[in-house]
Amino acid sequence: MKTVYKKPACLGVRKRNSFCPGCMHSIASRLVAEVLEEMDLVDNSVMIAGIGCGGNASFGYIDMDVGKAPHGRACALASAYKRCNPDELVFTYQGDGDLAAIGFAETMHAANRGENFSVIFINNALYGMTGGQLAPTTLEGMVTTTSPAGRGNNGEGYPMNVCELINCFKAPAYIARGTCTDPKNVRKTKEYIRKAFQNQLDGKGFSIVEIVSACPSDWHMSPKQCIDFINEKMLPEYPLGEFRSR
Ligand SMILES: Cc1ncc(C[n+]2csc(CCOP(=O)(O)OP(=O)(O)O)c2C)c(N)n1
Ligand code: SF4
Repeated sequence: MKTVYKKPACLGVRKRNSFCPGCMHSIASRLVAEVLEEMDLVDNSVMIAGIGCGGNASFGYIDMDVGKAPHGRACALASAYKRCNPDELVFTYQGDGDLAAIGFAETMHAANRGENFSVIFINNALYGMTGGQLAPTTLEGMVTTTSPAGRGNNGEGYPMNVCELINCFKAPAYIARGTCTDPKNVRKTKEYIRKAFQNQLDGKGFSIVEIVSACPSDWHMSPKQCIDFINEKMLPEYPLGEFRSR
C-alpha cells in the first residue's frame, strides 16, 4: 500500500511530546516539523523557544537545533542569533503569556525593527503550564484562576490582539492568524507557516503566524468542547486570515 501521509522523520525522534490530550501545541509543532521537512530546512534552522508548555517544544520533540530564551526574551535572542547567522532559518515558538505578557516589549520592538526571523505564536487565551492564569489574550468574561469573576469585572482590561497591533507597524512582512480546529484550518495554518518561512528566506523581514489554540486542561473542557469554544468565542475576537503578505 502506498503511504500518502506520514509523521515527519524529524518529529519525536529524541523525545515524544508531553502535551495534554487535545492540546493544539501538538498540532502546531507537528505543522512546523512538516514545513521544515518539506522545505528541506531541518538541518539549517534554529527554534528559539520561550517558557511554558510552548517552551517545552524545545526539549527535542523536533530533532533540530534549539535555543532556549527564558522569561519572554525569545524575540531578543532570535534578533541577535539571526543577525549573526543570516543564512539560517530562525523562528521563535511562544505562548501568549510568554509573547504578549512577559515578552511584549521584545516582540513589538523586533516587529517594528523588521527583524528577519519568524514567530510562531500559540494563543490559547491563558497561561497553560502554570495552571491557567489570565493572559493578555484572555477573552472578556473568561474565568481564569486570576480572574475568578470573569475578565473585565475586576480591572483586568480587554483582550489584546497581537496580529492587529503588529499590523500597525510599517516594517513587518507577513502577519497571519490561523487555527487547528478542522482539517481545512490545519492546512491553511500550515500554508501560513510555509509563507512566513519563505518570506524570511527571501529576506523580507519579520513574519508572525498566530495560531488560535486549545488548552483543554486549563479550560476544563474536553477536546471537542474546546473546538466549539474556539469557533464560538475565540474566533469572533481573533478573526482568521492574512493581515499582510508582502
Ligand atoms: C518572568 C517569569 N515569570 C513567571 C514565570 C513562570 N511561568 C512559567 S510558564 C508560565 C506561563 C506560560 O504561559 P504561556 O506563554 O501562555 O504558555 P503555555 O503554557 O500556555 O504554552 C509562567 C508564567 C517565568 N518563567 N518567568
Ligand atoms: S496545560 Fe494546556 S497548553 Fe499545556 S500541554 Fe496541557 S493542554 Fe497544552
